[in-house]
Amino acid sequence: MADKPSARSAHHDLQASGPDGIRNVVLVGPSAAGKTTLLETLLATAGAIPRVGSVVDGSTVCDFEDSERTHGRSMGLAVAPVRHKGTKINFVDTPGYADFVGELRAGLRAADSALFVVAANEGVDHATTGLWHECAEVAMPRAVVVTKLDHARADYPGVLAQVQAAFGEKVLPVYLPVHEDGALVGLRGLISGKDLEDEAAERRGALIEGIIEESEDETLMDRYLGGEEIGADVLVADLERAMERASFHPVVPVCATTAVGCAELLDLVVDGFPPPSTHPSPEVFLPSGAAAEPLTCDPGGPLVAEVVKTTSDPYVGRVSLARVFSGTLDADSPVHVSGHFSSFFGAGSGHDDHDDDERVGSLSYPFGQHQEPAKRVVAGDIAVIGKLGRAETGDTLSAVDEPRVLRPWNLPQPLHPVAIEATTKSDEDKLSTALGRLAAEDPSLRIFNDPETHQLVLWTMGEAHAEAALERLRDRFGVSVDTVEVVVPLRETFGGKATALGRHVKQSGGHGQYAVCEIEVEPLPQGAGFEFAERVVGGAVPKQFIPSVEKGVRAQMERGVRNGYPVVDIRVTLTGGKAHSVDSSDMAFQSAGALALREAANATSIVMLEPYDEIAVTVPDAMVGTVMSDLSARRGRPLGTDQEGDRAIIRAHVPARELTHYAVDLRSSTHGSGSFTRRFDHYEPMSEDLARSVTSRS
Ligand SMILES: Nc1nc2c(ncn2[C@@H]2O[C@H](COP(=O)(O)OP(=O)(O)OP(=O)(O)O)[C@@H](O)[C@H]2O)c(=O)[nH]1
Ligand SMILES: [Mg+2]
Repeated sequence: MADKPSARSAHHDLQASGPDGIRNVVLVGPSAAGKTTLLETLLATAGAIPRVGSVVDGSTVCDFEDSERTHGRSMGLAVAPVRHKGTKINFVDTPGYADFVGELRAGLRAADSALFVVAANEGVDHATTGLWHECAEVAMPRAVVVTKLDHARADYPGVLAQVQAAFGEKVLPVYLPVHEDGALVGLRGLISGKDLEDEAAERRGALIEGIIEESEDETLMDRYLGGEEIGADVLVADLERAMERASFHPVVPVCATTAVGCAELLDLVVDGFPPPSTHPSPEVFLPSGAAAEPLTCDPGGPLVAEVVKTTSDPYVGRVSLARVFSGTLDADSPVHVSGHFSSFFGAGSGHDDHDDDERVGSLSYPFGQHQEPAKRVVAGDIAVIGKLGRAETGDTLSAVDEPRVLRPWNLPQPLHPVAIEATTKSDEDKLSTALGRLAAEDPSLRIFNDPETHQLVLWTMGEAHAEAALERLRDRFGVSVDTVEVVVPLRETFGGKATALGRHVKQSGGHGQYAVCEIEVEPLPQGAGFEFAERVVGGAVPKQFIPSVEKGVRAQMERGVRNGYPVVDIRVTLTGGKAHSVDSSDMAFQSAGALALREAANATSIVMLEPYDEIAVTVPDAMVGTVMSDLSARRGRPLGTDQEGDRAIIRAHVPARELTHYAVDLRSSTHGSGSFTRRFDHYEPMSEDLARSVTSRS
C-alpha cells in the first residue's frame, strides 16, 4: 500500500455512482485455500489486470509485501477493485492463517459480504470451521466458493457434502461443474437452468425450495409446488435477501487456473450480493460516549469512516485504508481522527486514546499496493488516505464539526509473548519509534516494557505473527533485533523469621564510613507488601539515619536476595545499631541496611513466588481430555468447565511460566480448534525443587 503511482494505466473509472453501485466483498478461507490466486483470476476476468500473477513467484496484486512474497502467503488485508457490469466491486483479500485473524476481522469490517473459499482437494477442517464462525459472529452474508476444481484430488461432491454437514442445509449450490473427458470445461447454472437431468434437476429442486423458503412472499411456495415456473429474477432477488440475513449461502464451484466459474461468480456478486446500504453499519457514539444517531449509508450524510488498516513507511509516511460508512470523503478536506479503544475494551487495550483534527492529504482508491487518484469517495466505498499522521488502525474519521466514534471491531488477544533486544546501539536508538509505528498499524500487536523484568516484550498472535513483525522491523525500518527467552516476573519472600546485623565500617585513612544496624525480618501474608518499623532505644541509631536504613533495605528488596527477583511481603524492624559522630552518613546507613537484609536472608529460607494466571480454554467437547491432561502437565489446577453449545470452556489456574508457549502449543494440540484467554490472578510459592531450577538474574 505504499504511495506509489499506479503501475497500471486507469483501465476503468473507479469512481462509484453511489452506494448501490458498490459491492464490498471479502475473501475468507483457510490458508492456501486459493483466495489470493482466485482474486487474481477475478481481476483478470473483469479486465482490471492484463495477466494473472502467481503467489509462488510473488507477482500477485494482493500479496505485495516483501514477507508475503518470500513466504508465499498473505499476511495482511489488501483491496483490489474491479468494475463489472457497471458495478464497482471492492474485493478484500485476507490471510487465512490463524495468526493474522486481526487482519481478517478488519477485512470483515470493510466488507458487506464474503466469498468463503474452500479448496476442492482439502475440504473442511477445524481452521475452516473457525473462520466460518468468525463470519457468523458478525453476521456476514456469505457465499461458499469451492476452488481448485482442476486439482488432481479435487472432489466437488465430497467437499460440498462436508460443507453442508459443517455449515448447515442452507448451503446450496447455484452452479454445478461440467466435465468433458474428465476435464472441467464450464459450469451449469441451476437457477435459470432448463432441461436438467438427474442429479442437476434434483439439486435445482433443492436450491429453488431453499431460496423460496427464505422468501418473504409466502404465496411463492404454494405457486412453486403447484407447478408454476418461478422467474430467475424473482429467485435472484430472494436469494439476495436471504444472503443479506446470512441465513442462506449459495455455493459456486470455480477454478482459478482455468478461470472457469469466474465470470459467473462476478455476475452473482453484482446481481445477488447485498450492496453497502443493506448491511448494518457499526454502532456510533459521540466522543463523550453517548450514543449517536445511527448511520445510514448516504453520501449526503455526516462523514463517518473507519481506518481498517494503516501502513507506515519511513519514506512515504502513514497511509490509511478507510471504509466510508456515511457521507463523502473529499480530497484536501479536514477530518476529525479519533481512537477511543479504552472506552470499549478497558484501559491498556491496544492504542492510546486520542482525538485530533487533521487534513486529508492525498485521496485515492486502493489497488493492491498501488493507488488510483480519487477526488471524492462516497459512503459505501473504500479509500486510501495519504499522510494522516495520527490515524491508527481502528480509528474513526468524521467531520470536524460533528465528531463521532465507531465501536471498533472485536480485537483478538495477543497471547504469544516474544522478548526482544536491539542487536546494536544504533538499532536500539530506532527501536521504540519503529515499534510505535508497527503497533499503530496492527492492534493485535502489543508492546510491553516489563518494569519488573526490564524486558521488552512483544505480545503477538503466534510465531508467524511474531516473525512477520520482526521482518517488518528489519525490512521497513532497518532495525535488527534478537529474540531472547521471556522472563516471567518471579518474586522472593522470607520463609521464616530472621535477625541479622548489617555492619558497614571502613575507617582506613581519610573520611571514614561507619554504620551498624540490627534488623528483624518476618514474613507477612501474601499481598501485604512491605512494612518498616523501628524499636531503637537510646538513640543507638540516630533519628536522621533511620530512613537511610529503610532506603537501603528497600533497594536490596528490589535487587532480590536469592535469584535477583524483587522481595515482597515482609516486615523489617530496626531494633538497634551503632553510629559514629563523624564517620556515619546517610550512604553508610543505606549500605548497612542493604547488607543486613542480605545477612537475614542467609539466616533463613527464601521462598520463590511465581505468578499464576486464570485461563479459560474453549475447545470442542471431544478435545476436553487432551486439554485437561496437558494443563495438569503444566501444573494447572482446574476450576470448572462450562458448556457453550458443542464447545467446552475449561477454567484453570496455571503458572505463568508454563504459559509462555501455550498459544502455539494449544493450537497444535487441538488442530487449530482451541482458543484461550488469560489474566493474572495471584502469586504462589514455588516448591523448593522447582525454585532450585530458577536461574539467577543477578
Ligand atoms: N491447482 C490449483 N492450484 C491453485 C488454485 N488456486 C490456487 N492454487 C495454488 O494454491 C496455493 C495457495 O494459493 P493462495 O492463493 O496463496 O491461497 P490463499 O488462500 O491466498 O492463502 P493465504 O494467503 O495463506 O490465506 C498456491 O500454490 C496456488 O498456486 C487452483 O485453482 N488450482
Ligand atoms: Mg492469500
